[in-house]
Amino acid sequence: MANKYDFIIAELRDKIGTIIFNNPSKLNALTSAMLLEIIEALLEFKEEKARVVIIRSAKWSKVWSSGHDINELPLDGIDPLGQEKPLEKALSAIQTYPAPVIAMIEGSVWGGACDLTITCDLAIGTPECSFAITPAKIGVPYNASGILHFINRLGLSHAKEMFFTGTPVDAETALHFGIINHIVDSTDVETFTYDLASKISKNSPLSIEVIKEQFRILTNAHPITPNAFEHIESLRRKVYCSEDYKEGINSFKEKRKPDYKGK
Ligand code: LCV
Repeated sequence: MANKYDFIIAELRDKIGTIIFNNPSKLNALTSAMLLEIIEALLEFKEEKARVVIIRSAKWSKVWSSGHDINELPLDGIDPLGQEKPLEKALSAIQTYPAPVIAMIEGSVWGGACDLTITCDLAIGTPECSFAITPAKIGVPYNASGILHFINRLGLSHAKEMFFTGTPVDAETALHFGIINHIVDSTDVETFTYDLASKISKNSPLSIEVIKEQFRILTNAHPITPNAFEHIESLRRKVYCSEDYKEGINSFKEKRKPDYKGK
């Protein structure tokens, strides 16, 4: 499979697809362009009937992904995390891919990339990996589907701690919180991950596809009333239309600490 992408490398071998982030100058920030390539690569793997997909960064990465490209966060009153955004579409593409998607983590993982990791079905991290979910740091009103990913994977108290502090958790804590399934040394993490993928790839693809879809449906089965949804959206709109939201993004761009005023 010839690689035709600019910001990722896509490989397929023995029914195992691999997506390697390849935008080191931006610390693999999840730009719209890179996210759309991830979506396209998953479609390709689906056509090739890849039975497992591994999402990873280059070997020995210090930063797996610095998260959503902050320069792409809108400042004009548009929802930064609307369902039509490439990040949400990529997360949905991972959730609906008809086979397990495994995140192989080397380095630090930030914001939307942390959501991407826990949206994958399994995650394997090295002892040096770390994870931070950062909306509170930047002043972004995270969205309900993203918060549900964290509640489902980490449980309420761990999810609240990560969202409210916005600070990175280390590999041991990430294992304890359920973000990663295993901690494996950098020298062995590729062998471990591909062995795991190979085991899965030899099982029944039809059975795994329907089991994964049941996990997705059952974990998303949190019916909320239209009023509740509209209440959430009106609260979120107040935040992404606030001065504090602009302050969070501008302070990052100006490389200074934000001074939030609560309005
Ligand atoms: C654009 C960047 C980024 C970046 N975007 O290198 O989850 S939510 O709601 O918060 C969601 C909206 C989200 O995902 O927001 C993004 C969350 N990400 C972060 O908070 C991570 C922000 N980045 C950092 O804290 C540092 O860059 C880390 C710790 C990742 C790496 O630090 P290091 O000192 O090694 P620099 O900070 O010098 O970054 C190198 C270049 O990459 C840019 C950064 O602005 C700098 O650009 P210049 O060389 O032009 O100065 N960069 C880093 N992250 N998410 N651009």
